[in-house]
Amino acid sequence: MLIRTKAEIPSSEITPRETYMNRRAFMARAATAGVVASVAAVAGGGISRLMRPRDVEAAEKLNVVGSPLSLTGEAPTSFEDITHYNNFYEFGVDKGDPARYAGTLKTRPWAVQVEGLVKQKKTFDIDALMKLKQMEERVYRFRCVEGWSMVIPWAGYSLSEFIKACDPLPGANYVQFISLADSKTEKLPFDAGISWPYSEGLRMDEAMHPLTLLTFGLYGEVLPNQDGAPVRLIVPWKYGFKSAKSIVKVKFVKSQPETTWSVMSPGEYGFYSNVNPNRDHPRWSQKTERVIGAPIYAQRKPTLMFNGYGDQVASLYAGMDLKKNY
Ligand SMILES: Nc1nc2c(c(=O)[nH]1)N[C@H]1C(S)=C(S)[C@@H](COP(=O)(O)O)O[C@H]1N2
Ligand SMILES: [Mo]
Repeated sequence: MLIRTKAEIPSSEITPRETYMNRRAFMARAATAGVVASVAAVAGGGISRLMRPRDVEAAEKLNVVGSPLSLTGEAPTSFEDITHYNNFYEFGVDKGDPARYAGTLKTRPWAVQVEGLVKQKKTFDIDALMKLKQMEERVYRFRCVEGWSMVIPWAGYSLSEFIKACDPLPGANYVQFISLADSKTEKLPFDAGISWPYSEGLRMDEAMHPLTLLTFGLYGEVLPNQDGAPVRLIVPWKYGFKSAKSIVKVKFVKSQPETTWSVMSPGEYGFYSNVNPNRDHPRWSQKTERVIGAPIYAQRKPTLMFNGYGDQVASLYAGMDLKKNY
């Protein structure tokens, strides 16, 4: 995310040739595979549930219902791009690495441990966790701190539902999320510069916000490994790195926890990391974004405060200086 960036242009801004070629090949196939039709059906209103293209091997389908929290009127990024342009440093730092290497991730058996300031420590088996609440399809904007964005139809339920089931104690002011770090099934590359496991955190009110999604799938199916299977977080008004993948532990704590990026490079990445076009990254502007899947010559799109979710989340930060608390 940062170390590989040279000069002013983040390396992430340059679509690897391979990705671009894949996309072109995909578009050609899509034209005959009915993908466009499924997207059009959504744009026309009706049932919100999206379907991935048919020319990709099917994964387990999820039972999802539509959600009023979904975006309308913005076309979702293709399944191909969502699953081949990834950041998942456990499997390598190139955007194509997760798709190439995350096949070794073992998602069963899988458990999420809950500890810290809770009435009682608990372990949730992933299959039970997936049934805890009715999953919804939530089409959200997704903005990476590197300056690119997607629109993704996630599947899951509000993290608040899970937190209620965890019975946190009144002193729990923050929640920490810890990803799997298993050298037998993950590369955990040294050149990522990360001290594993990957960890992230939210203030309790952020974690309890209805938009914050405990996520198990996309395009109506279980998450592909490269997108953080079997369970990840999605916090749509924050930069993508807040959304920890392949979570194995949730810890309720009193004080603001250390998080991977804010420890590695505190001047660049803060704890809050709300999408904010008015606070540039020290090495690049955050005013605009490159929409993944748009033609290569397309203009960058203006980035919106809180990634466009300000009406819903700005009140969480009333009175805070968001340039200081980046
Ligand atoms: N465990 C873990 N979680 C992670 C990352 C990672 O490297 N490891 N990368 C983050 C970053 S920088 C982004 S932009 C998103 C990418 O999610 P996606 O590949 O599904 O789009 O995952 C976030 N969660
Ligand atoms: Mo990111």
